[in-house]
Amino acid sequence: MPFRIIEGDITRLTVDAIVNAANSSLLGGGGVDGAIHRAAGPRLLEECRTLNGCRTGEAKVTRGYDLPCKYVIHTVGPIWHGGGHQEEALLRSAYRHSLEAAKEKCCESVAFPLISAGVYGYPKDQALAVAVDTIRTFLVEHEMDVTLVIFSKDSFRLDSGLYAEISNYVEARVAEDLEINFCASISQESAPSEEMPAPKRRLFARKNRMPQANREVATMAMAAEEMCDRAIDSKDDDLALRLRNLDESFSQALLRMIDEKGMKDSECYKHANIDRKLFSKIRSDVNYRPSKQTVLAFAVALELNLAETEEFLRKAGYALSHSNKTDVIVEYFIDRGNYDIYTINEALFAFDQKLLGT
Ligand code: AR6
Repeated sequence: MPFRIIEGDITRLTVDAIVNAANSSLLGGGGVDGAIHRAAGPRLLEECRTLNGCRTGEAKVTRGYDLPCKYVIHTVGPIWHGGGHQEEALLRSAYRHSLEAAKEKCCESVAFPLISAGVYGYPKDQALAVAVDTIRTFLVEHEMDVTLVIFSKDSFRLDSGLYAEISNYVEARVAEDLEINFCASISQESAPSEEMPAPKRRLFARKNRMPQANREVATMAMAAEEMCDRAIDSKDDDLALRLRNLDESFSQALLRMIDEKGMKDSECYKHANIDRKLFSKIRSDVNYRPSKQTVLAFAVALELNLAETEEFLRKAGYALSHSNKTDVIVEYFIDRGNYDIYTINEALFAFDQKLLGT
């Protein structure tokens, strides 16, 4: 996944480089700086002594020593003085210089803490917005996996109005789904018969444990399986012919829509937060079976409306479900015509859901 947000300790990540939110002496300190020096061992400080410090907004590279990463990129973010002292420009510059340094060292993966958002006092929501925006701009031109590490979820702040609005939306949709499931349960289908072969009985049982929307897909899968059986049993040529002429696959539908929308491949996979290698795999394998997160990511990149998203998901054997928080959150954004995958992923992270993309 080109960009992801995770909760954790940056010193434990196995990536090519981690970024240190240092001070201009580069001789260590508290916060993430202290944690990195402790985990890297004393040789890190020895190398830092040879660097003659670092200006605010710039970056210098050392080896990772005892850390699981190859390099540490030391950058210095601005101290927050109220916002009128070039803080934003300096913070952007710290991210940009760090990313450029990673590129120079041919890193394929790099992880950042939320620079300046601790001891230096930069408001966390604004620090997050600057981080995401600078990384996004860089990824338009470059191929790299960039991880933003949030030390403690408690310090992660999605815009509070947006958080409340999404919470209400999720609650309303889940309540609707409960009602639908209740009505459906009154007219439960009959139990599987004894003559049913074991795999079909298992499918039947699994189907009945599924939420409503997924059951519809399972019902279709069972119907298709039955049709196959019948075609084989009765050697029904007409049916066999229909089965040979199945609908277009997910991969075919994706490539067709990219063409119809006049998009470049790279434009599409970048908007989907999908890396180039995965896209090439999908392109070359007509029967590629994507994860639901991947399908939703492409639906967002292609700016499909809800009906089109449902149709697209069906090509890969999935459905949107109101029992599933990820689905409802994605639906919330599609409903509002907001197709910014970074914003959607920030919201999914805030609600502890898997992010969209690879
Ligand atoms: N992994 C990931 N993030 C972390 C970790 C960790 N192990 N530890 C802290 N954070 P800060 P700054 C988060 O204060 O604001 C140092 O003394 C933390 O929760 O480390 O840029 C330097 O020497 C916060 O969100 O850096 C400088 O003097 C973010 O990392 C000064 O602090 C940054 O917090 C730099 O201040």
